[in-house]
Amino acid sequence: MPSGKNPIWFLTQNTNKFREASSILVPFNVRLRRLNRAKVELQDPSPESIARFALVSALKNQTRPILVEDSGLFIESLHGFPGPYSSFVYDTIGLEGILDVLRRERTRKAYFQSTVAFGSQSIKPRLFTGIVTGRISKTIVGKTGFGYDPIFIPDGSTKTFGETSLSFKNVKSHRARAFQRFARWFVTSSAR
Ligand code: ITT
Repeated sequence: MPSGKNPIWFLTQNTNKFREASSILVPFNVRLRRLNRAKVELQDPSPESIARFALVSALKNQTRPILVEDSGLFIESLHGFPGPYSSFVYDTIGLEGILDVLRRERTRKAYFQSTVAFGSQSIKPRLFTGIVTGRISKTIVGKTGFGYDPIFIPDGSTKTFGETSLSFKNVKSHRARAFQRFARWFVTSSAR
């Protein structure tokens, strides 16, 4: 049973995002349902603008409470690239391509960002952001997680997210931070 009166519909085509978010929300007793449709993607450098635009677009033909998430990997020496293009870059040049581009760079600092946007026709859009800082590894390591996990080493760790368990990632990750912020607000709000 989803918690509260209203189930929350997570509009995403990404199964891994849905799985991680659902597991992060378990301690809050908040259950997600999946709306497996493409979100409308604004061309903009900011995950906040992309998430808000996608939510507002989705709410034009949905009466139920909707949640969308925009996330990405931002690499300091590449001025934030791939950022809003993370999904496209992963599908095109991939992890090898990113490692190639970084070969001559001195700093490998990077961060993941997740921005969750939640609202309904009666609840104004609310945004919740989480960031995890770290660095890009020299090689692809590990098989867990998805996307850029095998090349991202979070600060305080020597292992990529691809080498650690989902329970480790779900404590430290950008997604954990954003969804925990959302849940802390949601469980005390009248939206519940
Ligand atoms: P939806 O729009 O349908 O939710 P998507 O995968 O296209 O799915 P985004 O537009 O937010 O979602 O793209 C984020 C991309 O950034 C994602 O496809 C991955 O390549 C990467 N990414 C985001 N979070 C990640 C994570 O936790 N670990 C590894 N890569 C991640």
